[in-house]
Amino acid sequence: MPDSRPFVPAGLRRDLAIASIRSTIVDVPTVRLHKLSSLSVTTQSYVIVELRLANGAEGIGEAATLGGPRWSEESVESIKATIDAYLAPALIGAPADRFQAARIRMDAAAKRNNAAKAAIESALFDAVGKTLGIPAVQLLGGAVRESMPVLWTLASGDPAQEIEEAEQKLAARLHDTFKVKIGAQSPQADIVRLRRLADALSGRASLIVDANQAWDETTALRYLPVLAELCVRLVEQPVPAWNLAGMARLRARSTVPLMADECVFSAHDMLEVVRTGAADVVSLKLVKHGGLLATRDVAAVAEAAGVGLYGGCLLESSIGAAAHLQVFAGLRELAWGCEHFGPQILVDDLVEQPLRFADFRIHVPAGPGIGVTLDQEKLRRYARG
Ligand code: MUC
Ligand code: MG
Repeated sequence: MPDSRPFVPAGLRRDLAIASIRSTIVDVPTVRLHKLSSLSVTTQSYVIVELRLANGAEGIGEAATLGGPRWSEESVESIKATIDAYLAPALIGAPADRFQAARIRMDAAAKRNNAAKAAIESALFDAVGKTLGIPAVQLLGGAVRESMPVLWTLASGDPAQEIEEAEQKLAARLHDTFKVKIGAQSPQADIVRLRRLADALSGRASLIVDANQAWDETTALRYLPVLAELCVRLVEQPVPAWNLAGMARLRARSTVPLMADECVFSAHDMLEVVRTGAADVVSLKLVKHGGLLATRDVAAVAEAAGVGLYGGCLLESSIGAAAHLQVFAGLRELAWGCEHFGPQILVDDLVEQPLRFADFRIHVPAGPGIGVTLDQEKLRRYARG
Protein backbone atom coordinates (compact mmCIF):
# COMPACT_ATOMS: atom_id res chain seq x y z
CA MET A 1 0.00 0.00 0.00
CA PRO A 2 1.39 3.49 -0.83
CA ASP A 3 2.38 5.58 2.17
CA SER A 4 0.00 8.59 2.23
CA ARG A 5 1.63 10.32 5.20
CA PRO A 6 2.97 13.83 4.45
CA PHE A 7 6.66 14.00 3.74
CA VAL A 8 8.51 15.28 6.80
CA PRO A 9 12.20 15.91 6.22
CA ALA A 10 14.66 13.91 8.30
CA GLY A 11 15.98 15.79 11.29
CA LEU A 12 12.91 17.99 11.44
CA ARG A 13 12.43 17.52 15.16
CA ARG A 14 15.91 18.83 15.88
CA ASP A 15 15.35 21.70 13.48
CA LEU A 16 12.14 22.71 15.27
CA ALA A 17 14.20 24.20 18.07
CA ILE A 18 13.25 27.80 18.82
CA ALA A 19 16.19 29.93 17.65
CA SER A 20 15.03 33.50 18.29
CA ILE A 21 12.06 35.57 19.46
CA ARG A 22 11.72 39.25 18.59
CA SER A 23 9.05 41.61 19.90
CA THR A 24 8.05 44.97 18.41
CA ILE A 25 5.52 47.50 19.69
CA VAL A 26 3.32 48.97 16.97
CA ASP A 27 0.74 51.76 17.13
CA VAL A 28 -1.90 51.76 14.39
CA PRO A 29 -4.51 54.56 14.19
CA THR A 30 -8.19 53.58 14.10
CA VAL A 31 -10.65 54.96 11.55
CA ARG A 32 -12.65 56.64 14.35
CA LEU A 33 -12.82 57.10 18.10
CA HIS A 34 -13.69 53.80 19.83
CA LYS A 35 -15.23 54.49 23.23
CA LEU A 36 -15.73 51.93 26.00
CA SER A 37 -17.15 52.56 29.48
CA SER A 38 -13.81 53.48 31.04
CA LEU A 39 -11.48 54.24 28.15
CA SER A 40 -11.40 55.36 24.56
CA VAL A 41 -8.87 54.84 21.78
CA THR A 42 -7.95 56.46 18.48
CA THR A 43 -4.88 54.24 18.11
CA GLN A 44 -4.54 50.53 18.71
CA SER A 45 -1.29 49.26 20.18
CA TYR A 46 0.05 45.74 19.76
CA VAL A 47 3.18 43.75 20.41
CA ILE A 48 4.10 41.77 17.32
CA VAL A 49 6.16 38.63 17.96
CA GLU A 50 8.43 37.19 15.26
CA LEU A 51 9.73 33.77 16.18
CA ARG A 52 12.34 31.88 14.15
CA LEU A 53 13.06 28.16 14.27
CA ALA A 54 16.40 26.49 13.66
CA ASN A 55 14.97 25.18 10.37
CA GLY A 56 14.47 28.78 9.18
CA ALA A 57 10.67 28.80 9.48
CA GLU A 58 9.20 31.95 10.95
CA GLY A 59 6.05 32.36 13.00
CA ILE A 60 4.18 35.48 14.03
CA GLY A 61 1.87 36.35 16.89
CA GLU A 62 0.23 39.44 18.33
CA ALA A 63 -0.68 40.72 21.78
CA ALA A 64 -3.46 43.30 21.68
CA THR A 65 -4.20 45.83 24.41
CA LEU A 66 -6.88 48.49 24.72
CA GLY A 67 -6.01 51.91 26.12
CA GLY A 68 -2.83 50.85 27.93
CA PRO A 69 -3.18 48.71 31.07
CA ARG A 70 -6.84 49.65 31.53
CA TRP A 71 -8.88 46.91 29.88
CA SER A 72 -6.68 44.39 31.68
CA GLU A 73 -3.46 44.78 33.63
CA GLU A 74 -1.13 44.32 30.64
CA SER A 75 0.15 47.15 28.44
CA VAL A 76 2.30 46.90 25.32
CA GLU A 77 5.24 48.16 27.37
CA SER A 78 4.83 45.45 30.03
CA ILE A 79 4.18 42.77 27.40
CA LYS A 80 7.36 43.58 25.52
CA ALA A 81 9.42 43.69 28.73
CA THR A 82 8.02 40.33 29.90
CA ILE A 83 8.65 38.67 26.54
CA ASP A 84 12.19 40.01 26.19
CA ALA A 85 13.34 39.45 29.78
CA TYR A 86 11.48 36.30 30.83
CA LEU A 87 9.44 34.40 28.25
CA ALA A 88 11.87 34.40 25.33
CA PRO A 89 14.87 33.25 27.42
CA ALA A 90 12.72 30.45 28.88
CA LEU A 91 11.95 29.12 25.39
CA ILE A 92 15.12 29.55 23.34
CA GLY A 93 16.39 26.09 22.33
CA ALA A 94 13.15 24.32 23.28
CA PRO A 95 11.25 22.30 20.66
CA ALA A 96 8.54 24.47 19.12
CA ASP A 97 6.07 21.62 18.59
CA ARG A 98 5.85 20.81 22.31
CA PHE A 99 3.15 23.38 22.77
CA GLN A 100 1.98 22.19 26.17
CA ALA A 101 5.57 22.04 27.47
CA ALA A 102 6.19 25.57 26.17
CA ARG A 103 3.14 26.69 28.10
CA ILE A 104 4.51 25.12 31.27
CA ARG A 105 7.87 26.82 30.72
CA MET A 106 6.19 30.19 30.23
CA ASP A 107 4.00 29.72 33.31
CA ALA A 108 7.13 28.92 35.33
CA ALA A 109 8.90 32.02 34.00
CA ALA A 110 6.05 34.51 34.58
CA LYS A 111 2.74 34.53 36.45
CA ARG A 112 -0.31 35.46 34.33
CA ASN A 113 0.90 37.94 31.64
CA ASN A 114 -1.55 36.10 29.40
CA ALA A 115 -1.44 38.41 26.38
CA ALA A 116 2.36 38.08 26.22
CA LYS A 117 2.12 34.27 26.42
CA ALA A 118 -0.66 34.18 23.82
CA ALA A 119 1.42 36.15 21.30
CA ILE A 120 4.33 33.73 21.67
CA GLU A 121 2.15 30.64 21.51
CA SER A 122 0.46 31.94 18.34
CA ALA A 123 3.92 32.35 16.81
CA LEU A 124 4.81 28.77 17.83
CA PHE A 125 1.69 27.35 16.14
CA ASP A 126 2.40 29.53 13.11
CA ALA A 127 6.03 28.43 12.77
CA VAL A 128 5.26 24.72 13.24
CA GLY A 129 2.26 24.91 10.90
CA LYS A 130 4.43 26.63 8.28
CA THR A 131 7.13 24.00 8.69
CA LEU A 132 4.63 21.19 8.13
CA GLY A 133 2.56 23.04 5.53
CA ILE A 134 -0.68 22.77 7.53
CA PRO A 135 -3.01 25.32 9.18
CA ALA A 136 -2.68 25.69 12.95
CA VAL A 137 -6.24 24.40 13.43
CA GLN A 138 -5.03 21.04 12.14
CA LEU A 139 -2.62 20.90 15.05
CA LEU A 140 -5.61 21.50 17.33
CA GLY A 141 -7.76 18.66 16.02
CA GLY A 142 -8.86 19.99 12.65
CA ALA A 143 -11.43 22.46 11.37
CA VAL A 144 -15.19 22.05 11.68
CA ARG A 145 -15.96 25.38 9.95
CA GLU A 146 -14.27 27.51 7.30
CA SER A 147 -16.09 30.73 8.16
CA MET A 148 -18.25 32.15 10.95
CA PRO A 149 -20.64 35.07 11.54
CA VAL A 150 -18.83 38.28 12.50
CA LEU A 151 -20.39 41.32 14.13
CA TRP A 152 -19.33 44.98 14.16
CA THR A 153 -19.05 47.18 17.24
CA LEU A 154 -20.66 50.62 17.37
CA ALA A 155 -18.66 52.68 19.82
CA SER A 156 -18.39 56.32 18.79
CA GLY A 157 -21.14 57.23 21.26
CA ASP A 158 -22.89 59.39 18.63
CA PRO A 159 -26.11 57.63 17.55
CA ALA A 160 -26.38 59.47 14.21
CA GLN A 161 -22.85 58.39 13.27
CA GLU A 162 -23.53 54.87 14.59
CA ILE A 163 -26.69 54.47 12.48
CA GLU A 164 -24.82 55.66 9.39
CA GLU A 165 -21.95 53.27 10.11
CA ALA A 166 -24.35 50.34 10.64
CA GLU A 167 -26.16 51.19 7.38
CA GLN A 168 -22.86 51.10 5.49
CA LYS A 169 -21.96 47.72 6.97
CA LEU A 170 -25.40 46.31 6.15
CA ALA A 171 -25.32 47.65 2.59
CA ALA A 172 -21.89 46.11 2.02
CA ARG A 173 -23.17 42.79 3.50
CA LEU A 174 -20.27 42.85 5.97
CA HIS A 175 -22.16 42.84 9.29
CA ASP A 176 -25.79 42.45 10.33
CA THR A 177 -25.24 42.13 14.08
CA PHE A 178 -23.95 45.09 16.04
CA LYS A 179 -22.44 45.28 19.51
CA VAL A 180 -23.08 48.62 21.16
CA LYS A 181 -20.63 49.80 23.79
CA ILE A 182 -22.50 51.30 26.71
CA GLY A 183 -21.54 52.65 30.13
CA ALA A 184 -19.52 55.72 29.11
CA GLN A 185 -22.58 57.88 29.83
CA SER A 186 -25.61 57.56 32.11
CA PRO A 187 -27.85 54.50 31.64
CA GLN A 188 -30.72 56.84 30.71
CA ALA A 189 -28.64 58.43 27.93
CA ASP A 190 -27.53 54.99 26.70
CA ILE A 191 -31.15 53.83 26.55
CA VAL A 192 -32.12 56.87 24.44
CA ARG A 193 -29.18 56.08 22.14
CA LEU A 194 -30.07 52.37 21.96
CA ARG A 195 -33.72 53.14 21.24
CA ARG A 196 -32.64 55.26 18.25
CA LEU A 197 -30.41 52.44 16.98
CA ALA A 198 -33.08 49.77 17.55
CA ASP A 199 -35.73 51.85 15.73
CA ALA A 200 -33.45 52.65 12.80
CA LEU A 201 -32.23 49.07 12.30
CA SER A 202 -35.44 47.26 13.29
CA GLY A 203 -36.00 43.98 11.42
CA ARG A 204 -32.68 44.31 9.54
CA ALA A 205 -30.06 43.82 12.23
CA SER A 206 -29.57 42.38 15.73
CA LEU A 207 -28.12 44.29 18.65
CA ILE A 208 -26.07 43.15 21.62
CA VAL A 209 -24.55 45.45 24.26
CA ASP A 210 -21.32 45.48 26.26
CA ALA A 211 -21.23 47.54 29.48
CA ASN A 212 -17.61 46.64 30.26
CA GLN A 213 -18.43 46.39 34.02
CA ALA A 214 -19.96 49.89 34.17
CA TRP A 215 -23.20 49.17 36.01
CA ASP A 216 -23.83 48.13 39.59
CA GLU A 217 -26.31 45.39 40.32
CA THR A 218 -29.19 47.77 41.08
CA THR A 219 -28.70 49.68 37.83
CA ALA A 220 -28.51 46.45 35.86
CA LEU A 221 -31.64 45.10 37.54
CA ARG A 222 -33.50 48.24 36.53
CA TYR A 223 -32.31 48.41 32.92
CA LEU A 224 -32.13 44.75 31.83
CA PRO A 225 -35.92 44.67 31.21
CA VAL A 226 -35.59 47.83 29.08
CA LEU A 227 -32.86 46.15 27.04
CA ALA A 228 -35.17 43.13 26.64
CA GLU A 229 -37.94 45.43 25.40
CA LEU A 230 -35.48 46.85 22.82
CA CYS A 231 -34.84 43.26 21.63
CA VAL A 232 -31.17 43.32 22.69
CA ARG A 233 -30.07 39.72 22.22
CA LEU A 234 -27.16 39.53 24.67
CA VAL A 235 -25.77 41.68 27.50
CA GLU A 236 -22.02 41.46 28.05
CA GLN A 237 -20.37 42.02 31.44
CA PRO A 238 -23.01 44.38 32.89
CA VAL A 239 -21.42 44.47 36.38
CA PRO A 240 -17.83 44.41 37.70
CA ALA A 241 -15.84 41.25 37.04
CA TRP A 242 -15.61 40.48 40.77
CA ASN A 243 -19.37 40.42 41.23
CA LEU A 244 -20.23 36.89 40.10
CA ALA A 245 -22.91 36.54 42.77
CA GLY A 246 -24.57 39.73 41.53
CA MET A 247 -24.37 38.58 37.94
CA ALA A 248 -25.95 35.26 38.92
CA ARG A 249 -28.82 37.08 40.67
CA LEU A 250 -29.35 39.25 37.59
CA ARG A 251 -29.25 36.24 35.31
CA ALA A 252 -31.96 34.52 37.36
CA ARG A 253 -34.26 37.50 36.70
CA SER A 254 -33.24 38.44 33.15
CA THR A 255 -34.93 37.29 29.96
CA VAL A 256 -31.88 38.51 28.02
CA PRO A 257 -28.88 36.13 28.20
CA LEU A 258 -25.76 37.44 29.96
CA MET A 259 -22.23 37.06 28.66
CA ALA A 260 -19.10 36.82 30.80
CA ASP A 261 -16.06 38.72 29.52
CA GLU A 262 -13.71 40.38 32.02
CA CYS A 263 -14.69 37.85 34.72
CA VAL A 264 -13.24 34.90 32.78
CA PHE A 265 -9.51 34.81 32.20
CA SER A 266 -8.51 31.30 33.31
CA ALA A 267 -10.28 27.93 33.10
CA HIS A 268 -10.61 28.22 36.91
CA ASP A 269 -12.49 31.51 36.44
CA MET A 270 -14.75 29.73 33.95
CA LEU A 271 -15.42 26.99 36.47
CA GLU A 272 -16.37 29.60 39.06
CA VAL A 273 -18.78 31.27 36.60
CA VAL A 274 -20.36 27.86 36.03
CA ARG A 275 -20.50 27.09 39.76
CA THR A 276 -22.19 30.42 40.55
CA GLY A 277 -24.47 30.31 37.49
CA ALA A 278 -23.28 33.80 36.50
CA ALA A 279 -23.50 33.60 32.69
CA ASP A 280 -25.22 32.01 29.71
CA VAL A 281 -22.37 32.74 27.29
CA VAL A 282 -18.62 33.35 27.54
CA SER A 283 -16.44 35.56 25.35
CA LEU A 284 -13.23 33.72 24.40
CA LYS A 285 -10.06 35.78 23.84
CA LEU A 286 -6.45 34.64 23.48
CA VAL A 287 -5.19 37.68 25.42
CA LYS A 288 -7.34 36.77 28.42
CA HIS A 289 -6.74 33.03 28.48
CA GLY A 290 -3.06 32.99 27.52
CA GLY A 291 -3.06 31.31 24.12
CA LEU A 292 -4.74 28.87 21.77
CA LEU A 293 -4.51 25.86 24.09
CA ALA A 294 -5.73 27.81 27.11
CA THR A 295 -8.66 29.12 25.06
CA ARG A 296 -9.54 25.54 24.25
CA ASP A 297 -9.40 24.73 27.97
CA VAL A 298 -11.81 27.54 28.85
CA ALA A 299 -14.10 26.51 25.98
CA ALA A 300 -14.10 22.92 27.23
CA VAL A 301 -15.22 23.94 30.73
CA ALA A 302 -17.94 26.16 29.26
CA GLU A 303 -19.09 23.45 26.84
CA ALA A 304 -19.26 20.86 29.61
CA ALA A 305 -21.58 23.17 31.55
CA GLY A 306 -23.75 24.15 28.60
CA VAL A 307 -22.45 27.74 28.52
CA GLY A 308 -22.53 29.13 24.97
CA LEU A 309 -19.34 30.19 23.17
CA TYR A 310 -18.68 33.58 21.58
CA GLY A 311 -15.50 34.47 19.70
CA GLY A 312 -14.33 37.62 21.46
CA CYS A 313 -11.65 40.12 20.44
CA LEU A 314 -9.58 43.01 21.71
CA LEU A 315 -9.56 44.88 18.39
CA GLU A 316 -6.77 42.67 17.02
CA SER A 317 -5.23 43.27 13.60
CA SER A 318 -5.36 40.43 11.06
CA ILE A 319 -2.48 38.73 12.87
CA GLY A 320 -4.28 38.36 16.19
CA ALA A 321 -7.60 37.77 14.47
CA ALA A 322 -6.12 34.95 12.35
CA ALA A 323 -4.77 33.21 15.46
CA HIS A 324 -8.23 33.41 17.05
CA LEU A 325 -9.88 32.06 13.90
CA GLN A 326 -7.64 28.99 14.04
CA VAL A 327 -9.05 28.15 17.48
CA PHE A 328 -12.63 29.14 16.69
CA ALA A 329 -12.57 27.01 13.51
CA GLY A 330 -11.99 23.89 15.59
CA LEU A 331 -14.63 24.39 18.30
CA ARG A 332 -17.59 22.00 18.21
CA GLU A 333 -20.10 24.84 18.61
CA LEU A 334 -19.74 28.60 18.23
CA ALA A 335 -23.37 29.46 18.77
CA TRP A 336 -22.85 33.22 19.10
CA GLY A 337 -20.40 33.76 16.23
CA CYS A 338 -17.43 36.10 16.60
CA GLU A 339 -16.47 39.78 16.66
CA HIS A 340 -13.14 39.88 14.81
CA PHE A 341 -13.92 43.06 12.94
CA GLY A 342 -10.65 44.53 14.34
CA PRO A 343 -8.70 44.59 11.07
CA GLN A 344 -11.41 46.80 9.57
CA ILE A 345 -11.28 49.43 12.27
CA LEU A 346 -7.59 50.10 11.62
CA VAL A 347 -6.48 52.63 9.00
CA ASP A 348 -4.09 49.98 7.74
CA ASP A 349 -3.44 46.28 8.27
CA LEU A 350 -0.15 44.59 9.08
CA VAL A 351 -0.38 41.58 6.76
CA GLU A 352 0.24 41.04 3.06
CA GLN A 353 -3.17 39.46 2.33
CA PRO A 354 -6.09 40.80 4.39
CA LEU A 355 -8.64 38.47 5.97
CA ARG A 356 -11.80 37.96 3.92
CA PHE A 357 -15.09 39.42 5.14
CA ALA A 358 -18.13 38.57 2.99
CA ASP A 359 -21.85 37.87 3.44
CA PHE A 360 -21.72 38.77 7.15
CA ARG A 361 -19.01 36.20 7.79
CA ILE A 362 -15.27 36.17 8.35
CA HIS A 363 -13.34 33.42 6.56
CA VAL A 364 -10.60 31.35 8.15
CA PRO A 365 -7.45 31.85 6.07
CA ALA A 366 -6.50 28.60 4.37
CA GLY A 367 -2.71 28.93 4.38
CA PRO A 368 -0.30 27.16 6.72
CA GLY A 369 0.20 28.22 10.33
CA ILE A 370 -2.16 31.01 11.37
CA GLY A 371 -2.66 31.71 7.66
CA VAL A 372 -1.38 35.28 7.29
CA THR A 373 1.99 36.81 6.40
CA LEU A 374 3.47 39.83 8.16
CA ASP A 375 4.07 42.83 5.90
CA GLN A 376 7.57 43.94 6.94
CA GLU A 377 7.17 47.39 5.44
CA LYS A 378 4.02 47.97 7.50
CA LEU A 379 5.77 46.67 10.62
CA ARG A 380 8.52 49.25 10.12
CA ARG A 381 6.00 52.00 9.37
CA TYR A 382 3.95 51.48 12.55
CA ALA A 383 6.76 50.40 14.89
CA ARG A 384 7.05 52.70 17.89
CA GLY A 385 10.04 55.00 18.15
C1 MUC B 1 -14.53 43.95 25.00
O1 MUC B 1 -14.71 44.25 26.16
O2 MUC B 1 -15.30 43.11 24.53
C2 MUC B 1 -14.02 44.05 21.94
C3 MUC B 1 -14.66 44.74 21.00
C4 MUC B 1 -14.70 46.03 21.42
O3 MUC B 1 -15.23 46.97 20.86
O4 MUC B 1 -14.09 46.16 22.61
C5 MUC B 1 -13.48 44.95 22.90
C6 MUC B 1 -13.35 44.53 24.29
MG1 MG C 1 -16.38 42.86 26.45
